[in-house]
Amino acid sequence: MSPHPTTLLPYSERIQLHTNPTAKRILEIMDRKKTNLAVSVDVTTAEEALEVVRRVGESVCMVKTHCDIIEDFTLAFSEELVKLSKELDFVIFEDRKFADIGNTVSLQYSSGVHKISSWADLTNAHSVPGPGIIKGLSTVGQPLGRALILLAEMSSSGSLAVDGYTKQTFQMAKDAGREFVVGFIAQSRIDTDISDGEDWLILSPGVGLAAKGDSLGQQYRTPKEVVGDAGADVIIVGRGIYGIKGGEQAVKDEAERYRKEGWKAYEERLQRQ
Ligand code: 5IU
Repeated sequence: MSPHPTTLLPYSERIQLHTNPTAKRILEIMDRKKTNLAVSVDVTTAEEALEVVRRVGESVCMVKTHCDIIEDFTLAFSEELVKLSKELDFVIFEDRKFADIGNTVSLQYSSGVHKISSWADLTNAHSVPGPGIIKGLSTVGQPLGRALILLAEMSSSGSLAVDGYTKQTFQMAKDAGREFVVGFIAQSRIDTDISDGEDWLILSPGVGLAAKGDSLGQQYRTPKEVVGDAGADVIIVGRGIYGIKGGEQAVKDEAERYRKEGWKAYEERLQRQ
């Protein structure tokens, strides 16, 4: 099979194919810092989370959070995260996986304890409720220049987000237009069409250089498999980096190792004409 045309374009040339400011910023950072690595910071205190971010910040284009697992979450924490995102040049992706009707998700996004829209550049949503979820989130996020990605596939075994569900999720994004929805969580580049200038960001979790999976259904592939073979843009790594034993320097070094692997896979992919 010939490679998908998007996978042959450098990140730098894809910036102009986007209108959403967050999507542009992601591609700019990737190109500037030579990184397609996102670190998923799934630790349970604010201090630990900020420590991981300080260690990996220089190596990443994106930091992914789950704000609801941080026991002592406050807006002071999110303010510090935003400060670090500016200093160390990365985008904040809150992996909230919204899944309710438009009215409810707009409140979950803007309000409550977390006020996600006030600090997260990017968030994500399930397509299962239908297009109202995009409308609800866009009323809050679009005026702020935020972006949304849809879950077209998941990395866990037995996921129901396959085949027709994946295709319909893609169609839902197309129908919504690319001002707010900028891409997908997926395991490979969905067969998208860039002949009319459409370019979607594909972010893939389930990436590990050591383990093949965990005992709860997670499945890992290498950066080469994900970026090189499957054509994804961003690799998302959690425990493989923040869970490494050996202290602060080991986490920093491991982030660099993944950054280099991800970047090598991208450079090799560009050669595959
Ligand atoms: N995550 C997945 N798979 C998915 C989606 C999100 O693993 O399909 I959508 C999240 C869960 C976790 C991170 O926050 O990505 C992966 O963490 P590990 O690299 O530690 O498995």
